[in-house]
Amino acid sequence: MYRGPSAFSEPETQAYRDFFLQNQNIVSHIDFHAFSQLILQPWGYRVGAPPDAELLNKIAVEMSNTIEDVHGEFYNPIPANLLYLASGISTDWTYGDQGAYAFTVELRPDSFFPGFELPSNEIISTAEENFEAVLDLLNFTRVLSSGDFDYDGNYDCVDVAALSDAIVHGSNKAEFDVNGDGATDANDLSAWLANAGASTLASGGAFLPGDANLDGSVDGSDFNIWNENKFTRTHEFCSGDFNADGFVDGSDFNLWNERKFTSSDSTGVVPEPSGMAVFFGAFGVFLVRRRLCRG
Ligand SMILES: [Ca+2]
Ligand SMILES: [Ca+2]
Ligand SMILES: [Ca+2]
Ligand SMILES: [Ca+2]
Repeated sequence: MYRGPSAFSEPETQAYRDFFLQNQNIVSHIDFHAFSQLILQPWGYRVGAPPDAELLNKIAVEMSNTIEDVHGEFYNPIPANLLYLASGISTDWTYGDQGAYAFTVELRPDSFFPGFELPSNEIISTAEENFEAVLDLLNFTRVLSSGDFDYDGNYDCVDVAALSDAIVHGSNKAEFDVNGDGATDANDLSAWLANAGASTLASGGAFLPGDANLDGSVDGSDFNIWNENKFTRTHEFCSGDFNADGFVDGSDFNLWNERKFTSSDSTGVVPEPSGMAVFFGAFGVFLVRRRLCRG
């Protein structure tokens, strides 16, 4: 795709941009290129690591390992700026502006011989190994959209702190719209408490507002956490900001007080998130829209 003399000067890049602007639930993105056998992560236009470098690298390494398992080909997972600096590449915009976890996959071969003229007997196997990597990224997208924002397999204080930070300070990342209604607000905290409780607690119930230590019970230990942090400015649920407004105050105490000495039960049953993939042109886009059903 021709980048043009200035940002979004061309109809192709405008269409690409508009698709993202019209679909604000995009969590991850692949731009497929030939060639070099690389999985490139932001940034490409500047030196230095982006805020999500660790997570970007984690899923890139996972995709690389998956590809290698299929036909034994190694795709090196590296930041794009280690290859060379390049401006106008799509993934810097989809990550930096739109908040999608974005990768450029450089397909086979790994050298200038044969370079762009991949032998026809390698086309199918190239597609096969990359399809498995796409499934990895789709699963990653599903996990993030279910509330495990650091993709470590746990739903804990780290995840809810990331969500509350997004609610208080705003975020361009679609995964923080946990209930899939197009906004990131306190309703997503409720949705996270339901999802995380269902995934974590033996009862399968929702975590309750006031349960500062996320152990399934609202009790004196949670009050102590609120009390130690009361009248301070923090957005952390596990420090006592139970309504994600950036302060630990009386309204949070009231949430604790309403539920004190109760335990999570199975009233907040939530289904598995559903995912779908959309491909067009030379790149793929993954969408996950969360539906939350409360019974
Ligand atoms: Ca986590
Ligand atoms: Ca929402
Ligand atoms: Ca507790
Ligand atoms: Ca609060």
